[in-house]
Parts: sequence; C-alpha cells; structure tokens
Amino acid sequence: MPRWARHSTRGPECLKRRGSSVGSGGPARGSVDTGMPTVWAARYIKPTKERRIIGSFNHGSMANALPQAIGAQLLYPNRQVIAMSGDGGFAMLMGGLLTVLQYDLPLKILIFNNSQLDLVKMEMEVAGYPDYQTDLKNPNFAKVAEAVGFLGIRIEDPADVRAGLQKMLAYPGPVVVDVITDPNALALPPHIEFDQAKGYALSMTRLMLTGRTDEVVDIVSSNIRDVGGML
Ligand SMILES: Cc1ncc(C[n+]2csc(CCOP(=O)(O)OP(=O)(O)O)c2C)c(N)n1
Ligand SMILES: [Mg+2]
Repeated sequence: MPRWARHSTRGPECLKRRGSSVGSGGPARGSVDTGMPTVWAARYIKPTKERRIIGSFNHGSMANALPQAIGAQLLYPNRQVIAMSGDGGFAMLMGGLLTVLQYDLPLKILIFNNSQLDLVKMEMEVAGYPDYQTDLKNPNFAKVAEAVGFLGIRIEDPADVRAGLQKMLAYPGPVVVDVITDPNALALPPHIEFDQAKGYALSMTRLMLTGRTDEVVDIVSSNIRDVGGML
C-alpha cells in the first residue's frame, strides 16, 4: 500500500486558498504554526490591515499557533480568530483546548494534518538524506476535540473543504477542523538553489536504492501539477 493511501485529501494549498476566500469578511486574526503552515500562509494568505497574521517568525518555536490564537482571542473577544496548526504543533500543546474551554473562547483551530513533521522532513531531503523518524501516528483530532466540548469537523476529501470551513465559521463556539492533507505536497520556494535541487535528487535516489520506490512515485505524482510553475 502506498504510504499516503492513509491520506485522502490533496494539496494543503487548497485549504489555504479556501481559507483566504471563505470568511466572514470581518476583522480577523490568524496565527500560523512553525512548519509548513507558515510556508503555506506566506504563499496563499494575503494579510491586510484587518486580517492580521501572527506566528513565531523570529524564534521559529513549534506549537505557537494555538497559544498565540488564545492570546489574540482574549485580546479581541469579538473578532474572528483562527489558529492554523500543524498536526505536530497541535499535538505538542493540545492541552490548550482546555484553556479555550475554561475561558469560553469561540476560537477556531484548523489543523493541517499530514501525519508528519513535514518541514523537518524537507530539510533532511534538501540536505540529501532520506527522511527519518518524521512520521506521526495521530488520533482523530476532531473526535478528541468533541470529547472536550468543541465542535469537531474532520475533512478527508478536498471537495468538502469549502463546506467544512463555512460550517466552522458559522458556529458560534470553539471548533477544531482536522484536515487530512497530502504529505507529499511540496511547497516550492520562489527561488530554488542548485544545492537544494541536488540534495533533493540525492535524497530521492537514496530512497529508491533503499527500496522506497513507491514513495518516490507518490511524490512525483503529487507534485507533477506544479512543474509548469517551476519552469
Ligand atoms: C519546540 C520546537 N521543536 C522542534 C522544532 C523543529 N521543527 C520545526 S518545524 C517542525 C515540524 C512541524 O511539524 P507540524 O507542526 O506537523 O507542521 P508541518 O511542517 O508538518 O506542516 C519541527 C520539528 C522547532 N522549531 N521547535
Ligand atoms: Mg505535520
């Protein structure tokens, strides 16, 4: 079974695009976790005077989105606040759900659930190494949130993204949306250094030489749609 048969939703960029276009239009605050959620936000979310984005941009500490969003919601109780968390970052500070409950905050938490520590995986790959110890075994975060008293929404099909986000925004209380994303989606930087491309090619070669050819095929088929943009 290919490694990502476990995952049925594709590009996290689809989620960011929808996240950027589906909204109340009112003043909003968003926080983004260190990791690929920051990269996707940089590529697809346009901050404005009213739509502010906060993150751990100087220190790069993981798991920042939920506590930052709690702070923003306490500061602006009437504004829409959305934490855009990685699955790794969310799992690290999942106890923050109880803080949201304690203070009756109407916070929305959007999890980019790729079942891995993707940014670190990519760092290994551009350095020429096959990924190692970056896979995560996650629970169903929507069900965990329901047990705490949140509305839990799980999205496994890209066709459900818009309706899921609309449901999240329409709900008056706290919501966790657990979105299964493609673990092979590559967020390409605007400029690719030769050494990065070389390292990546080396990493893929090593994957094939160690019998992980299926993964290389999955990665290519997930990202073939972006090749035009690279040329
Ligand atoms: C406290 C802390 N531990 C480790 C790291 C290194 N690190 C940066 S991003 C990242 C992975 C983040 O995973 P996840 O939240 O699932 O986001 P993804 O990149 O998969 O979208 C790690 C381990 C860090 N920045 N801070
Ligand atoms: Mg992740």
